[in-house]
Amino acid sequence: MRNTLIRCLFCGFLIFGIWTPVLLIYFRHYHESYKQNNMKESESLLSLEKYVHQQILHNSARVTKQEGLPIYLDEEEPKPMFSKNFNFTDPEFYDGFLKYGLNSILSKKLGNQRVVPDSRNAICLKRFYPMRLPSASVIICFYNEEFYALIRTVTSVMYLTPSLFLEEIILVDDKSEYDDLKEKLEHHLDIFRGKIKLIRNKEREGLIRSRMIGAGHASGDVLVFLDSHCEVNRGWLKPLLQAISKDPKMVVCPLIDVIDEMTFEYKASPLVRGIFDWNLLFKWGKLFSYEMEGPEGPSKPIRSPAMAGGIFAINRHFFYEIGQYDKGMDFMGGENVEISLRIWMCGGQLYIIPCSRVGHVTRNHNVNRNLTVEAAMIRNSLRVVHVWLDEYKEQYFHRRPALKFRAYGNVSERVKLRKQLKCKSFQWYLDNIFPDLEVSVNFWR
Ligand code: UD2
Ligand code: MN
Repeated sequence: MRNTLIRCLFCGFLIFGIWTPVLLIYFRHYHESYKQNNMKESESLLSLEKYVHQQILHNSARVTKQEGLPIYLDEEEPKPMFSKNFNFTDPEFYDGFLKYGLNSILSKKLGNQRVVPDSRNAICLKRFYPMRLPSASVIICFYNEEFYALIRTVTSVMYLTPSLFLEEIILVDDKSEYDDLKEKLEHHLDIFRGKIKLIRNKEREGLIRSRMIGAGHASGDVLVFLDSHCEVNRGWLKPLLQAISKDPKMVVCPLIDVIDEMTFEYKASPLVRGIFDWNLLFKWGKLFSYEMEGPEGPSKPIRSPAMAGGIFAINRHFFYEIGQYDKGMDFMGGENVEISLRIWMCGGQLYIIPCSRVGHVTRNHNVNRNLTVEAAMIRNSLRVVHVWLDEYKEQYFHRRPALKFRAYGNVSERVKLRKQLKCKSFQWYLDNIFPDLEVSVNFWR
């Protein structure tokens, strides 16, 4: 009996002694992995913002303490950027995208300012610019812009432009409808008081007339136009001002870097020039290898047959001398090809300066482009065709026969301007500036 009791106690001890630690180890392990999984899940909720910020910092290698922004030095190679894990079913994301053509949740998270990678070629960093340069009025027109994209445009200009050269920033509100672009915008701009003028159009004028309204309020030597969703890069302005100070009839564009509308990744653009096709649609074109020859290499200004339209600098007096814009053009579109042709044909020059970099958000084009705007774009192009293309207008109508008899308003003032300025022919432009615009031969019958 006694032996049986001892045996039972011994077995009980064995069972407890062995299984209790085993069970304890199991539960502890389970608890740890549960904790870790939970953390991973909550991290992934934040990950888009965090990831973007990390990547922005990673890609900020080569940032030097130049013009006011914090420094992030990082010797690592830029990493493959930004996940594409968007929650397309999130109503906030969806609404923002329809409203602004960009990822407004992310734009809001990025906030008022951020550091973007310095995309200039190393040769540009060795360049010196004179202390005396013309002053600039930066003109930004906006219509229903996403609030933080607009604010970052302004803050990047404020922080990355030496104040000596920045006469003012002129914001032209083209009668936007969104509430946050009213008092809230004024409140946010208050810290830059003294440097900023905000003009509110009484009626929607469109981008083209809004730019002229902005120019009318400017007092700087040079006008610099920007879209309302840009981020200027380090040292962006001086190369533009220097080029204009050497030749007041020189119109210059920075190299436009790409800010992805979904990820807000800042991507450096390759060297390109601006061209267009016979539909008068603007495109980027490759450079000829000889254009990069010489000691300046990839920092050399690029002669450009056309400009994209949104981002350029021009001497203020020259802007008026060559006739601003065609005020008969509505909304937007066509004005970029028109001003490009006018610059070249009427005594100016147009160059892209690769040491000046400005990022631009490639917004989804369906935003703000309703049928009225689309119709205006066609009409604007027709005005360009009838004023500037001479006998080559047939090349355009050959491709768009339906537009041959479409109304385009009165262009007599622009035709008069062309005569007054003694502008050269379109044939001259083709021979000297854009010889690679191929003319299809079969319609010269
Ligand atoms: C490009 C140009 C743009 C303009 C356009 C042709 C760049 C980077 N952008 O198209 O500046 O030349 O080609 O016209 O080269 N806006 C107004 N009122 C309007 C419509 C637009 O103020 O009625 C503003 C808008 O808020 C923005 C700017 O004009 O700041 C340009 O509009 P966009 O960004 O839709 O044009 P984008 O970049 O597709
Ligand atoms: Mn734009």
